[in-house]
Amino acid sequence: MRKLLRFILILLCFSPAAWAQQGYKPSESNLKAREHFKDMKFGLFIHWGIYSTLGDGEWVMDTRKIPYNDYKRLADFFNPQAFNAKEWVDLAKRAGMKYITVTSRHHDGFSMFDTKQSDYNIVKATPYKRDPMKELAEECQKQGIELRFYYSLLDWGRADYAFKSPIVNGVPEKGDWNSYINFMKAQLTELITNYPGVKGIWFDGHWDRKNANWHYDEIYGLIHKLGPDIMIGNNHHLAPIPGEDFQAFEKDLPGNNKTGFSGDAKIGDLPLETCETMNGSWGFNINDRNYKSVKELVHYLVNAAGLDANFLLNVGPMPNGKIQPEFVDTLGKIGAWIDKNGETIYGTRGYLVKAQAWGTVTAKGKTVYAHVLNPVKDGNQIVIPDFKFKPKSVTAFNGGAKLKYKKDKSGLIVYIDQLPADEIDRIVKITY
Ligand code: FHN
Repeated sequence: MRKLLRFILILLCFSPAAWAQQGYKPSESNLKAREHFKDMKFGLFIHWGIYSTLGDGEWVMDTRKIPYNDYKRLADFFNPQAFNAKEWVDLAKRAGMKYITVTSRHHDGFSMFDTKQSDYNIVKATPYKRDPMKELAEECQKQGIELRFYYSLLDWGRADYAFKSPIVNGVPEKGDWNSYINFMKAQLTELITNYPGVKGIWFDGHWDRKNANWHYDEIYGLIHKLGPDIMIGNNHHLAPIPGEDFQAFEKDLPGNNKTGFSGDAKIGDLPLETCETMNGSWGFNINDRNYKSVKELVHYLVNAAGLDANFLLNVGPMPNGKIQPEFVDTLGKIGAWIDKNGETIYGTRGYLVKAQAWGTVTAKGKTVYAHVLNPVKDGNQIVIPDFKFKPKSVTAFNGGAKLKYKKDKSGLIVYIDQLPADEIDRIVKITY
C-alpha cells in the first residue's frame, strides 16, 4: 500500500499539472480575449525559418541527419529579399482570416526575431539583417489582424537544452536546465514587450520531454504578468493544464485522433483550435504537391466551427519570403467562399448538436445554420436531432427560398429539395 502511495505521489509530482500555473484565474481581459478568439474562427499559421532554404520541411535537420554545426550554416544563405509583411497580411485578410500565428523560433533553435539572448538569430546571423517579426507585428496592427507567436520549447542545438539527454528527477542529466528555462523566459519577455499587439503564445515541443519540469508555473505566470490578456496554448497533445487559455489540436478535429497526436488530448473547457497544413508539410517543401482542395479546406473550417473550434491553416513561405502561388490561389478561393458565407461561421458557436453524416451545425443567437457538406443518403431531407426550439423561419441561406420542415421526436426535419446545389456547402438558415 505504501509503495502504491509513493508511486502515485511520484506520478503526481511529475505530471505537467504539478508545474502548471496552479490557481490561475484568468483576468477579465483574458476572458474577453477568449470570447473574441472564438468569434474569429479562422487564422493563418506560418512556419518559416532558415530550413526553408532546403525546401524539405522544418524537420530537415533531423530527417536528413544534418549535424547542428553544419545546419547552422544555412543562416548564411537565408536572405529573403522578397519578404513583404503587407503581402502576407493582405493574403490572410483576403482569405477571411482574422489572426496570424507565426514561428518565432522552431525546434532548430533559430530565432526569427531580433533577440539579445542568442546571436543565432535573423538579424545577427543572416545577410538579411532585418527583423521580419517586427515588420509583421506592425503590419498586423495596421490592418487589424491579431498576431500570435509560435514558440518551440524543444531546442535541437543549445548546449543547455542538451537534446536527447535522459531526464532524471525532472531535469536533463546533461546541459543546464535552469539556464535554458531562463533563456526562454528572457526571449518570451522580448516577444511580448518588443512586438506591438501580441495576443497569444503557441507552445510546441513539450512532447520531447514529457517528464521534464518545464516550469510552466513561472513561464505562464510571467506571460500573464506581462500581458494578462495574452492567450497561452500548448501543443502538448494532452488535456489543458492550469494556466492555459486555449487548447490546441494538431491535424485533427477535436474528438478525433486520426493522426495519433490527440490520444491523450481530452477536450477541456477552454476555447479550441485545430491546425492543419495546405499540403502535407508545415515548412516549405518543394516536393510536396499533395495540395488539399478548396472544398476539403472549407469543410475543415466548417466542421471545426461545428465543434466550436477555430481553424489555423498553415503556409510555409519560401526562402525568398514569398508564399507559393498554389497556396495563394487556394487561399483566395477560400476567401471568396467566406465573403459569401462568413455570416454562418464568424461569431458562431458549435455544439448545438454533434456532427451528422450529412454535415454539421453552427449557431449564433437564435439563428442556426445547418451545413449540408455531404451527399444526403436518405432522400431529400436532413434531420437536426434534439432541436428544442420552435422555428420561425427555415430558408436556404443562399437565395432565401423557403424550405418545408416538420418537427417530430427525431428532431427538426428539413426538406432540402429547394436548397440550391453547391459543390462545397449547402446551407440551411433557421431562426427561432
Ligand atoms: O514538430 C512540430 C511540427 O514541426 C509543427 O510545428 C507542428 C505544428 O502543429 N507541431 C509539431 C509536431 O507536433
